[in-house]
Amino acid sequence: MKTLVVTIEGMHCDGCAETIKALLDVEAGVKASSVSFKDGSARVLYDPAAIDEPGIAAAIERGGYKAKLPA
Ligand SMILES: [Cu+2]
Repeated sequence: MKTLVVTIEGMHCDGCAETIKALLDVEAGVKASSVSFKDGSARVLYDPAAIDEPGIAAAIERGGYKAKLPA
């Protein structure tokens, strides 16, 4: 299991954070997530055999947000 912290642009309220959490939690391979509007980021616990970092970013971007993976 690995943890990823992703910076997210485009959130404007706590509802956005909840929307993104819901998008992440339905992804196969995502075991847990927490999304903070205040911090503008998500912390994702995931199984690297089932999903990779670009896959996690894609799940976030499906909601219309911009995900920035750590360099
Ligand atoms: Cu919002």
